[in-house]
Amino acid sequence: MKLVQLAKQVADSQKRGLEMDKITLSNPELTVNQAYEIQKLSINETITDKNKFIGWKMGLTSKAKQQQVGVKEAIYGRLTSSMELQKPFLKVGELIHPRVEPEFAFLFKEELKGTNITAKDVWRAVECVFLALEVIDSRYKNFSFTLTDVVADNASSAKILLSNQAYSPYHTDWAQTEVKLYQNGEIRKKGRGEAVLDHPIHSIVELVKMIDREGLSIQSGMIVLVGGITDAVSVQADDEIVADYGDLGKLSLHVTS
Ligand code: 0L1
Ligand code: MG
Repeated sequence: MKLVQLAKQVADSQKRGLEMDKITLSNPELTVNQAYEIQKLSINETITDKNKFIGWKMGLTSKAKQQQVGVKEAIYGRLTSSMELQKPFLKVGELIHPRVEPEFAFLFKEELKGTNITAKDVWRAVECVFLALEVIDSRYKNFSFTLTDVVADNASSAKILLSNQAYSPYHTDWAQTEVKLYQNGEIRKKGRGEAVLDHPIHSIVELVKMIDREGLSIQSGMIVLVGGITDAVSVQADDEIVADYGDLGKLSLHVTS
């Protein structure tokens, strides 16, 4: 089994928006560490002057999602500039079976690295926070996978939308902030920031420790999506998605064909 070949297969499926069989079906011996290697190789293959590595995402950060997938750990994925929507429109034709979930995104002004960092270190390194919508789109049939499969598939990353407004990290209780997710005017999901590993800051501490295994860090200028505040909703053409963050405002996404 060649990790490079598997990485090419995953990258191709991501690029063309085509579903694939779970890679663990034909490679049952693959480990999670090897899956992170496949993730790195497949995303590195897409990096160019026009598609830069812009940060990280954490996934499976809520108890509900971990139970859904049958795992006890969070995972991380890589974000690139082509994933960022510059306008609040999502073309579903390019995707397989997209789902949307509300998140927070933290922007960093200082590098964060190592296995000993604390929440205090993270607060010092944060520049600001954005409201965010993440579009996930597993490349596996029926959105069904093992931990190894989903790690190799870059934690189902597809697109991200950030709010125009940036927020000071210090004046909001991010754990107690409530988010309501509406689809075509109907409330579909509701949750608080504490769904993300009890507090979104813990997600970043965890991320820094996890990426240290690859000798990597959160670099100055990078963003981090901390994890879903509610469950994700499946979307289709003509849907209007609104995440209502209360006093912080709303973030909307228009879904087109
Ligand atoms: O962002 C997420 O929490 C998704 C992680 C991968 C699992 C999934 O696709 O639901
Ligand atoms: Mg997410």
